[in-house]
Amino acid sequence: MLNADQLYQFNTFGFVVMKNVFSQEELKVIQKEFDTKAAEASNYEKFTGLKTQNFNMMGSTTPFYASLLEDHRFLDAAKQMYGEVLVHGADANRYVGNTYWHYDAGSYEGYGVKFAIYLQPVDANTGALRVIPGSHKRPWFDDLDKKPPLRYAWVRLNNDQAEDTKVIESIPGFVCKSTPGDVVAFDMRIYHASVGGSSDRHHCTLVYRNYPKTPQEVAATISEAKEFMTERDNSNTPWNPKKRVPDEWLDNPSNNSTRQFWIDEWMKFSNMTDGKNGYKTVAIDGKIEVVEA
Ligand SMILES: O=C(O)CCC(=O)C(=O)O
Ligand SMILES: [Fe+2]
Repeated sequence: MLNADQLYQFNTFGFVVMKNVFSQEELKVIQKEFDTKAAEASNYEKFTGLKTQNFNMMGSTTPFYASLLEDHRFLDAAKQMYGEVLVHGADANRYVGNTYWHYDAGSYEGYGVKFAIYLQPVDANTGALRVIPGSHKRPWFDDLDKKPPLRYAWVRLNNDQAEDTKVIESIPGFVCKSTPGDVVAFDMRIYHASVGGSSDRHHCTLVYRNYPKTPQEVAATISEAKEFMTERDNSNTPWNPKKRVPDEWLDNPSNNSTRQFWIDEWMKFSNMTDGKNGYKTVAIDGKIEVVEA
């Protein structure tokens, strides 16, 4: 649960750093499961410290991490933020170098919360998440997209330049310092970046989506749901499942009722027709926009 101040900070500024959420014992288990996935990936592609690797953490070889999606520390906090939520996923990354300014949400209407867990201490010049407070809200969200280095249409064509430390530092941001055990929660629409991280930064995530409340949000969720349930080309990360979540997670072997609700809801939305409720999604410059159908 978030206290009233934490919830206020999240709603107003779009992020909150939750201190000391995990015990030392839990951190050991998370690191062990992280190492298990890293070893699985290394069987396909040796980690060189030159390219970020990403692992899905929802399968049977990471049972503790997978269970965190249903853990009340995160699920209840997510529900405090948005009312009802849908699961989006849980993954881990071995991050390399800087991360350019971007936001994670596919669209303004398709959003949620990411809980980011850094397994090493991180600060301003060692890869901590830096955010533009309040950038998850319109009209500022749109204003920030008008000009490089924040304009996404520019970033996606100029990754190398966007990743330059001076370019990232030219934008004022709040640094979310974190030590192992802390969790950085942020709205997926908030602009964020990082500078100076090591070439093997261990970062794990738990992500939930806002359960759609408006017809525009329903339209965004339908397009997300179709992707959620469809197999995709995983040849870049063959250690990850072809669907966004592993089949063994979808099988729900322990009959978890929360998980079943999520699976049923994703199925329901994936079977709905885009545009039928008056809104549809269109892809523009790598992002989704919800427009009148
Ligand atoms: O830690 C980083 O460098 C980037 C993290 C990020 O972009 C994310 O958690 O979405
Ligand atoms: Fe991100």
